[in-house]
Amino acid sequence: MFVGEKLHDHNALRLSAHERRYTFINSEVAIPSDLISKLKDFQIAIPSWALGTGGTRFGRFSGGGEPRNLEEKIADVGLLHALNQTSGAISLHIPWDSTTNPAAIKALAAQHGLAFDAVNSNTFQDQANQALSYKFGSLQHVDAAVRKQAVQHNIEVIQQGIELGSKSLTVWLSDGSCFPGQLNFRKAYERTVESLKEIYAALPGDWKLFLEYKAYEPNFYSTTVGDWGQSYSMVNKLGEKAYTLVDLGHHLPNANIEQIVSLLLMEGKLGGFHFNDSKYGDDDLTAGSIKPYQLFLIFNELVDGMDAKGMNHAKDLGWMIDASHNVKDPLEDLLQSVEAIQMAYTQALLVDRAALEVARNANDVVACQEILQTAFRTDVRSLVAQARLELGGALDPLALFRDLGIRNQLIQERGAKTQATGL
Ligand code: LRH
Ligand code: MN
Repeated sequence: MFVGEKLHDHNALRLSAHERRYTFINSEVAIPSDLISKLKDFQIAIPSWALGTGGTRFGRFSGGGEPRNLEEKIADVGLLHALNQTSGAISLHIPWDSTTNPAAIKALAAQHGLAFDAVNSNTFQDQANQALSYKFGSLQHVDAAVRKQAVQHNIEVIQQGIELGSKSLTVWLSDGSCFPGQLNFRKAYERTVESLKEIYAALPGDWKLFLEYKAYEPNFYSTTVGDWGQSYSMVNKLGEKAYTLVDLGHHLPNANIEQIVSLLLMEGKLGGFHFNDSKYGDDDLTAGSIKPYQLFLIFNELVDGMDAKGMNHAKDLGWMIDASHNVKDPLEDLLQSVEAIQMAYTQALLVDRAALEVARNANDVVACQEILQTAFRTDVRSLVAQARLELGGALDPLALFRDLGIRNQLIQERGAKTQATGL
């Protein structure tokens, strides 16, 4: 689906209004000279498993035109990237996205200007041709043969990732227990670490392993990698290529995620993110749709912590979305998430950190809040739009997606009842 000339017309219609807003904010706010270039470098990876309609055990309501295979998933992410020029990578999930022709898939992605971010293993489902079940876990399992099967799967995922040009493996384990007494927590922890060490040993020198934690679901009494502390303690036992991955929806209510992020970053063990939002559990809602201030506070700690370590904002952490769409068009939802993440990052770049340090050292609590909220309350949409414009993207990607009637075109092309592999 080519958006070229339509995108040009779309921007031409909106340019004068955009320039008026962009000029205004530059007259009102001290915009750091490198802000726009930082935004242009900041690419967010799209999860291959979130291009179709998600569902729950109570139901799934497909919107039609969903990708039927990996090639169409790459085309959909390519479309998002053509619209916003800030979705330049796709994160695959194996075996949902297994391919027998990685070279062709890699070439197709390159045509769409896409790279491959982290590849995800899956030992939380039993595949049709699988010998041993993961019903009672995978890397923690009491049966060494099940652990061996799970380790082997992760090594195969690394192999597929190498052929696609990915540089990291994300391991999320649903392992845990549903009832008191079911699991020996210590032995489950030790078996998981021993299994992870075998996977870690298979990592190429320039790869990273991201260990994603989650408080609960599908296990509802304990999760073996259940919080940042458990993940952090394990990745420290693995080695320098192992990091903790923070999925925003994987915390117990009221957890202070920005504090967790600041400490993991300080310790050099923050690997990356699965951005989404939630009100209750792992709701996988649009990033910034429920708690936009929390998303800003997380980026505030990220900018501060990364600058303290001289890190490259765009390259040194994994920026990925992990969402599931029950009632929104998957592509519109992802466009909104990318926009919300870019806005939170931009607001964090506007925080007057020198003034904040002075206020903190003076215990001027009121001034600290005012400094943060001045940045959060700044309408940065024209700055994010300017970065997109300079990259050749649309001033308003969502409006262009709708004006082009892309969903209807996809339904014409693929059918109204197609179902994408994934959640
Ligand atoms: C688990 C999770 C994990 C993925 C899965 C699709 O809740 O966040 O990142 O493997 O969703
Ligand atoms: Mn996740």
